[in-house]
Formats: sequence, structure tokens, C-alpha cells
Amino acid sequence: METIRSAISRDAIIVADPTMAAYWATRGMPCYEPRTYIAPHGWTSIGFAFPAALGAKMARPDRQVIVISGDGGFQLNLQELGTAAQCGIKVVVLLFNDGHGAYCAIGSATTSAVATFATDLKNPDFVKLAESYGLAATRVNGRQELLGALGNALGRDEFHLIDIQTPRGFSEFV
Ligand SMILES: Cc1ncc(C[n+]2csc(CCOP(=O)(O)OP(=O)(O)O)c2C)c(N)n1
Ligand SMILES: [Mg+2]
Repeated sequence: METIRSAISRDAIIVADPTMAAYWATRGMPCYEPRTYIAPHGWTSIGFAFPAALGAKMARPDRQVIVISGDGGFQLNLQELGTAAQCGIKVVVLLFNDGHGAYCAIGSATTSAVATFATDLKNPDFVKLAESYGLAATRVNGRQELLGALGNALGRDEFHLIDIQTPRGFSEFV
């Protein structure tokens, strides 16, 4: 969260999906302006963040709009890459990818109760997928690469999907 916060503007709009990264963001992301942190907490529907962010950017084109999503949740509405490309909507997607469409939040819960079941899914190559729509995308490992990719994307004022490789569970991300 420190890395992301250091790269984005004070009034950037963050739109968070229910994912381990966003659970940390909800606890630890400093926000300075009203209506700059949008999250579906309470009803917690995965897939919310990406289309909601496109709407936020349409409403406030003057603001940076940053999506925090997991690899599993992003796949509920990834067809909206087409909307972003077609309408030229310049959000930055931070896709925390713990692999295989992993539903980390659910996997942890089911493991502690009985056994992990149906939480490992098949992922597309998110970088190639975005590029197939003519959108920019980068894969990063670790905080320095994330900082560089996020700074570049915001500097160029473009749509950019950043596929952030993480181990299972965001708390292990270094
Ligand atoms: C529509 C919907 N279906 C299922 C769930 C249950 N659910 C909450 S978090 C989660 C896992 C999301 O996976 P991912 O986006 O990869 O984030 P991670 O937990 O791996 O960080 C699931 C399936 C939900 N919240 N909403
Ligand atoms: Mg995941």
C-alpha cells in the first residue's frame, strides 16, 4: 500500500475488489479526500471493481483511477477490457495475481474448515489478454517493478493493466 500510495496522486480514486490486497488496502491505505476509496465491503461481490472504476473514470476524467483486483475476481468482468478499449477509458488495473485464478480468501477459509476445494482455477495470460484488445499491460515481480510500471502508466496517461505476481496470500508479498 505504501508503494501504491507513493506513486498515485492525493486525490486519485481507488476502486477495490474483495481480494486479499484490498483487505489490506481497506485497513492500511491512507485516503485524503472524500469519495476516493470505493469498495463493495458489506455485500462484497467479486468482479465489482473493474466496471465500477470505468464508471468512476467516466464521471471524473480529471482524476487518476486505480483498480485493486485479484486474479479470480477480475475474471468475472474481464470482458470490460473491450469497453475500456472501445471508449478509451484510461484506468490503471493493479491485478494481484496469486496464480491459477486462485480464490485465496476462500481457499484459506475452506482449508481451515475441511479441505481446499474448487479454489484453484485456470487463469488466462492477463498481459496477452489486455494486449489482444490493443491495451497496454505489464507483468511485474516485487515492489520496485510495481513502482516503475505504475509510475510509467500514470505518466503516460493511458489504460494499463499491471499483472502483479504474488505468492499465495498478499501478506507474503515483498
Ligand atoms: C459474486 C461473488 N462470488 C463469490 C464470492 C466469494 N469470494 C470472496 S473473495 C473470493 C476470492 C477472490 O479471488 P481473487 O480475486 O483472486 O482474490 P484473492 O482472494 O485470491 O486475493 C471469492 C470467491 C464473492 N464475494 N462474490
Ligand atoms: Mg487470487
